[in-house]
Amino acid sequence: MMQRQTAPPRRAYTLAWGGHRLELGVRTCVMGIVNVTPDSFSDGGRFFESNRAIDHGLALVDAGADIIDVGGESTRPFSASVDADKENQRVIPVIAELARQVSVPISIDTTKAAVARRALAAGASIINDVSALRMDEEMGAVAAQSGVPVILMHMLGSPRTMQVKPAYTDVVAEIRAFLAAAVRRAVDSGISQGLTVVDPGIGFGKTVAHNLTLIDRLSDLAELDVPLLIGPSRKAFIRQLLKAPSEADMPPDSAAVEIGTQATVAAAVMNGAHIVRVHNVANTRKTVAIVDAVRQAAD
Ligand code: PMM
Repeated sequence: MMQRQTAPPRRAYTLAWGGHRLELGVRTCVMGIVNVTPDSFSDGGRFFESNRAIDHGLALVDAGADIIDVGGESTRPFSASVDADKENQRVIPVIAELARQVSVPISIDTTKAAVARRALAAGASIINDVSALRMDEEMGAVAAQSGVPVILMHMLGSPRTMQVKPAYTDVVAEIRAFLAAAVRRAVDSGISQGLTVVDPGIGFGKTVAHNLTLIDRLSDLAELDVPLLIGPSRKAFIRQLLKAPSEADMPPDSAAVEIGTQATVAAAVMNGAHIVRVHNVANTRKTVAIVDAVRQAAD
């Protein structure tokens, strides 16, 4: 008899803390992005003013976001960092107002403990740290004391250096080892393992081929035994794959790039992603409704 090839089952996790509870594994969780930065590559500063950022966050919740991710420092390749005061000025008013108006959890996308602390006080309830607790030694303690989930992402080097000839011997094995160490670091700082989420960091020190391999072999990260988040939305590898040879790049918010994003979301969910971080929540809800249904048929 022919062996039937189906997707490996996606392990179920419950993230429960404070007044929140996210059931992960059957239905894909969609995290909507609110960048409050003047230079983020994909929405080009359109939501720089607080009010526009707040309206955008509310629209993402209406579109079906399960989490809203608010960030005030661009992590685009070669970007310079901003200080904590400037980051706080950008994100705190937006988080405070969104927390007043929505019931979904709000995550703060920061590498700085001073920003995470203020954001949590303003109503955020997840820490999304693209440095996986490496850039600020107080971050682990802030997360442990507040008892909120922490997203630990892989990045090679820093945003300033990460796209300068990124190289790995075995990209999946190295990132799996990095993320295993990140979870241990979190647990050593007093964070419960049940509140950690890992992310391979699409575009953070990776070539097009590295990003594709990570999506293809995402299920290899399941052995870390924590939920998997992935953020391919509008990233350069999609634009590189879709642009005409004569084009230098494509507009990140173009329809073609959005189709590419949805394709990467579908592939990642098929391979076990629990949470997808995206700009277009409405489209992503439809994509994951179908892929989740396919996965249910396979399980
Ligand atoms: N990507 C960006 C910013 N924050 N956080 C996580 N956990 N994973 C990501 O892939 C990620 C992130 C950069 O993309 P953006 O400028 O479009 O937000």
